[in-house]
Amino acid sequence: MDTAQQTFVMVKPDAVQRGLVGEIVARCERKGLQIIGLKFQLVSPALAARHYAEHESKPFFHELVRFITSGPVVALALKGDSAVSVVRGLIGVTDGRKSPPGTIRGDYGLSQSNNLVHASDGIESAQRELTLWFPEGVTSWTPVLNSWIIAQ
Ligand code: 3AN
Repeated sequence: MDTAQQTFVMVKPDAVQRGLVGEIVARCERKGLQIIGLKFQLVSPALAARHYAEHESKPFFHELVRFITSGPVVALALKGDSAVSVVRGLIGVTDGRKSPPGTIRGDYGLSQSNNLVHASDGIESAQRELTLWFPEGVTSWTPVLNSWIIAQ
């Protein structure tokens, strides 16, 4: 059974400012996830609002949009076996103070708002976010190491 999934990850402005882009991308690559899209960009308020549409009614919505538009981010599209839940495991829980050591937020963060990285929380949100951030589509390619990574 092919259980490959695609997911969306964003290295947030705090992680870019702190020089953690390489570290975060490296953790995803080392896990065996395949990069199928990657770009460095400033986020418009319109894109930020669409990305965080589900939080529109929350008290922290405006701060969320302000934060995510405050500096450049890295948008990443990743592919791999169970990629959505695997990446959620790599990043940890929302608040860096509560996220376990070994996770990205647990190792590098002490905040729930400036929490370094976003990752899609389900297959449907991954599809929605990939369409939003990569309207031009992602890059299809076959890693030569696939036969060493994809197995029961
Ligand atoms: P996660 O990114 O862990 O899935 P969500 O989807 O609950 O977390 O929240 C989206 C983003 O909103 C979080 N990444 C975090 O930056 C911010 N956030 C969540 N809860 C709060 C809060 N209580 N106060 C400020 N910012 C928050």
